[in-house]
Amino acid sequence: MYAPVVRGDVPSMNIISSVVVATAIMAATACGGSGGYGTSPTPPSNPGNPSATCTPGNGTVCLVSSNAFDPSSVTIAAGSSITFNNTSGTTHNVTFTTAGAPANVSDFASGTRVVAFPTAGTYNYHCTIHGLSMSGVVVVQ
Ligand SMILES: [Cu+2]
Repeated sequence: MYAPVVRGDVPSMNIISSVVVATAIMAATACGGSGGYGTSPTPPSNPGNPSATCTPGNGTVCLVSSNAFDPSSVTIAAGSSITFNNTSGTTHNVTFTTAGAPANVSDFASGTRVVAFPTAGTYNYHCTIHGLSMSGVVVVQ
């Protein structure tokens, strides 16, 4: 007599458990930034400008969608500037690890940031969001 009720409860419990697990996974991945499982339930606050284009060279370093600086090595004359152009659609920064380097470029999702290099030297930098796999160097002569 109560059998149909019991059978009905079992699937309900499974559905609730699945929702709890799915919610936990989404909560975990939401803190992980880009990457992770599938698509994020909420869009990033700074989606960038994926339609913009960037031509590397001639003092321009492009921040590209593969999370890299292009070109990753640039040589310029002292007193020149580098324009970092973020067309990747992802937020990046330019953080120097060499003493005496110019000020870091804080997180930016799109557009350009110009950094002047008044003093000769070899300045290593990377994006702290993506780590040393997204790095570059400016040689100032
Ligand atoms: Cu980055």
